[in-house]
Amino acid sequence: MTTQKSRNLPFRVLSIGGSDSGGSAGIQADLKTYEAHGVFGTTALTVVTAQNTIGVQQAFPLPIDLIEAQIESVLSDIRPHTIKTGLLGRAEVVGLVAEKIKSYGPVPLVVDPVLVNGKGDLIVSPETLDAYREQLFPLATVITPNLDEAARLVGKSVRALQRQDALHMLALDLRGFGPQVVVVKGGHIPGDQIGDVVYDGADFLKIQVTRLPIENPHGVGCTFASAVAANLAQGAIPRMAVMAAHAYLQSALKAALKWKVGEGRTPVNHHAGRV
Ligand code: PXL
Repeated sequence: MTTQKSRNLPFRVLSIGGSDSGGSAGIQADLKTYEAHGVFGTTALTVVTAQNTIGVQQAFPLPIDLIEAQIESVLSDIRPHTIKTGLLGRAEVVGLVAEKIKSYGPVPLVVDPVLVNGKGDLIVSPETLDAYREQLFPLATVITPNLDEAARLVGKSVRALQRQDALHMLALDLRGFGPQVVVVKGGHIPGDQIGDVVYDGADFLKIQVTRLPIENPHGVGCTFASAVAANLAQGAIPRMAVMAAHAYLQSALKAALKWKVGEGRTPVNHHAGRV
């Protein structure tokens, strides 16, 4: 018989972000990643999308008071060990999330700034960029922009940045906004090697891997950031959380080579990447 004493207390994470009905990215990718890491995932939805492997057919932003109510429901009862943000969209949502986190108290926070679409076009307003820089980044343990997002956040053009040291320069600038650790992801830079740069204010770390033969896999950014959150929830220090998340993503991508889901982009295989 299970007694009160022998029950365990799982590590718990809250993801604040959008729903991808196709199950590859967004909140769905986050929850699958949490399952693979053995942590208890909870969610606050910001946007509901009608989406599949081919594209986004519709998107509906949820009312701000419903977003707030979801966050309050989870924070007040489940008491997550770590919070992760994905697609927030509007500046007022970024501001709300920052306020809620501040009143919850110090908590490891992973911010994946979802700012551009697959083509590299900005999908948020300049006010949203300001809100990220001024309100959310100062609270963040780890931020995980890709090259396009990092460039938009520091106000540089990507074309001027396609150099070897571009990621390092961006990471340095982004750390000035206050996060403990910056990861700038280089997966969108063409080439058979992919390099991500990690900067913690003291050292730069470059994580380099050979690109796997999957064209434009879906859910990579969400999976990586939520794996970082799962590792932080379990007590990893930020640099280790990032390294382990990178390894998890690689195994989940390798496992995706073996499957086909839908007619479009290949989803990450979260289960097969189980840690
Ligand atoms: O990968 C960024 C992302 C985040 N959130 C939602 C998404 C996507 C990309 O498809 O659909 C809901």
